[in-house]
Amino acid sequence: MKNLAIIKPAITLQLSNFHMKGECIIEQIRKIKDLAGVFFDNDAYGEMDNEQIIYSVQSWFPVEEGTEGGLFWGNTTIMPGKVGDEYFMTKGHFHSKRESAEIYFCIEGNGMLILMDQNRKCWGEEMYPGSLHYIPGNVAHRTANIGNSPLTFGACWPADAGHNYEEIQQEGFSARLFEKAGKPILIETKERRK
Ligand code: S6P
Ligand code: ZN
Repeated sequence: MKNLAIIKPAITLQLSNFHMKGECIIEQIRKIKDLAGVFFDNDAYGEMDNEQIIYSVQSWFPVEEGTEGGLFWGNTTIMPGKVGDEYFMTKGHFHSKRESAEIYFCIEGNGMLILMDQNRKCWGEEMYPGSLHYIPGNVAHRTANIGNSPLTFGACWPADAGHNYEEIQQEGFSARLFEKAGKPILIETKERRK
């Protein structure tokens, strides 16, 4: 940057929904067909439309992935719906650099942040517009939409955190969020394959 320069920001947020505009924004869409093995009820999953969008993610990487001390920013929108009795949710991950923490904040809709520590203790944190969430290091995280409208939340995480999806793919979370009698409830599942 030129000394004493005054510049326009490269990225802007629409304050109504926190969607980003600008160059270098990465957009990802996760459809039913991208989420094989994520949901509990395989029969219900098999009956769904492969092209149905479950969630979308916008990410801004202002520095190169892996930059020590750098930060990334993003937002995720999860559609309302269920596979069987299980709410639509993200794949979920630990960070590759396991001790990396992350901040989430809910923008619109109603959700549940599902967290699992290294000892596979699992708990949920309610998400609603304005809720702010600290995800400690060494804690796997995924998010479910428990409402009837899209759930949108923002996130900020270290640029060198990385994502470890394999462990969750192989071992799952120790509990899943189902709707029972109209309410979200975490139920322990014995899915660990190791
Ligand atoms: C990144 C952060 C979020 C998720 C996004 C989708 O560290 O936690 O941006 O990537 O919510 O979830 P997932 O588990 O498919 O990456
Ligand atoms: Zn994360």
